Amino acid sequence: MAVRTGGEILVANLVAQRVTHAFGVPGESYLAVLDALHDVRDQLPFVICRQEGGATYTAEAYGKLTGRPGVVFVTRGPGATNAAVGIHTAAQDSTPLVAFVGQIGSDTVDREAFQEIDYRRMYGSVAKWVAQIDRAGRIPEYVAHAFRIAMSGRPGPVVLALPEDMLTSSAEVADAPYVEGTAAAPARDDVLRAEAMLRTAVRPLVIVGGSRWDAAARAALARFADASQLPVACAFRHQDLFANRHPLYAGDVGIGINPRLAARVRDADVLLVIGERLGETTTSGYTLLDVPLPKQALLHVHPDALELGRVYQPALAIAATPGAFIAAIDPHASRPAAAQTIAASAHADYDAWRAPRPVPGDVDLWTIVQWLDERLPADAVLTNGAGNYATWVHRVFRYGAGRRQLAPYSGAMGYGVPSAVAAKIVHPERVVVSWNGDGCYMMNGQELATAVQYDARVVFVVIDNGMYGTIRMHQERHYPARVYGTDLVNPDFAQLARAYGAHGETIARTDEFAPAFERAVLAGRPALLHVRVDPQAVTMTTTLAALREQGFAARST
Ligand SMILES: Cc1ncc(C[n+]2csc(CCOP(=O)(O)OP(=O)(O)O)c2C)c(N)n1
Ligand SMILES: [Mg+2]
Repeated sequence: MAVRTGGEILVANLVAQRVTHAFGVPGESYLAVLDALHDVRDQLPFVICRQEGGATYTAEAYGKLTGRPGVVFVTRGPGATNAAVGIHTAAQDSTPLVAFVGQIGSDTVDREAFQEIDYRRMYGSVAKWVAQIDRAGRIPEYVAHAFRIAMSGRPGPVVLALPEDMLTSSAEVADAPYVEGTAAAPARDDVLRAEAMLRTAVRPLVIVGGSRWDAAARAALARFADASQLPVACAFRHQDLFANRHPLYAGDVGIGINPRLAARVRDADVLLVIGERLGETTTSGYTLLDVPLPKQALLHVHPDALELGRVYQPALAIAATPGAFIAAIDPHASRPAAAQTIAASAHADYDAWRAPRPVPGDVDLWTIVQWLDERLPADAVLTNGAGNYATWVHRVFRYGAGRRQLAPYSGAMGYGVPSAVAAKIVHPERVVVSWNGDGCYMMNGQELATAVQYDARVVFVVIDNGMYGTIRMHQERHYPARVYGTDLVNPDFAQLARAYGAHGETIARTDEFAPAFERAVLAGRPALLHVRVDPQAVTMTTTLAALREQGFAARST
């Protein structure tokens, strides 16, 4: 066995976990790792980003896309603090992530040395596990454990700190084997009870969400739905788990939910929830189900036993991965008598919900997203961050059956740019559209340079209403006509994109979008479409002026 440095052992163990890309921003704290990465640059490229928040988001998106942990390297202190947004997002989104953070040498620890942070305390309440590798000979053990924790049960982020002197020290140790997330399968009796509950249901609904859905589980869900004829809704920002064009699709249970779907969830007699935690955004702020005992008979399937009964006490709690549960349940034995009628009316409600409404101004996002829905291929990836601008894609675009949605369940701004860069790097053959607000774009717009550097030909769209529109909306509702802290003076985004070496165009009218999009796809480099919208069109269905009036009316009552 060869003597290797900590840096070499670490990189060899990432190769052993079949990591295909690592993301990060370099730091002098982990030069030994960079040196080892140099040797495997063709097999495991290190994608350098421009800010650790962007880097950690790219790694998080890799985790969403592949089901395997995204790997990010950041330096100690300031690198670690910049990375926090991606680690929090991985936690809330249940995404496997392993973040390697530089650490000062062990000879100066606890003096508050230059850039010293105790990561166990800093990340203690956010990450799934935080540890520090103090001996090079134990790297294989820590890496294998980190990967397994990140993927098992409810997936999430693991932070591993790397003391500088540990990385340059040497050891003689074997690499750890490839690990997978631990499987969890349902008990036979529970499956039979689930089938009986569904079979006798009068107003059943399936809600799917969470992570740990691989291609086989998605395909199995489609077969289960077809044979059982149960209507299927997707949880907040998990709209790609079921084909939205499918006649059994009932819509998404998220922020700004279709009131008819909300009523369907509330009035369901049996609710089969697979993979989803039933978090605040999926339950309309904990109002769709009663806490702690829902009126609906709740059949809750989640890969992590600790999530079952956390808020809602289920009629039947099953700790299983989505794939294992769906493989075990017999769809024919689960089919309720009136299944087809229920599903047909649920899908009709969804179709009506996504039909266009009039908006003020020369740019109509309803029409633009409808056009994208028809135009984009069946395997397109659409990313976004947080803000009202995202509601158009959530409500009008149809995901699923290969069409992927990368969007933060955590509601974190700045996700749309880096996640799209990751998607294009992982899947260069797919069309990737990054959908951003002007506020959201500016949070990680620097990663446009990463897209240019790695020739990641994403089409970035920036919806520019000159404000943090979502907050302005709340402001007008609660403090009408007292606009403060929400206006933005923006750059010329198209010109900015050209300065980065990308293709850039500005769109001021609805009919300019389609030809500009086609030019962007054919530009032969990353492209940015700067879409100027009327600030009055602050939501899909109401205007700033109307919100202000409602705000005043609410005050006078
Ligand atoms: C990192 C982060 N910071 C702040 C917020 C609070 N926030 C939610 S939406 C929003 C405004 C988004 O602005 P923009 O991207 O321009 O979209 P718009 O609402 O105008 O459509 C803000 C500030 C957040 N969700 N995440
Ligand atoms: Mg905006």
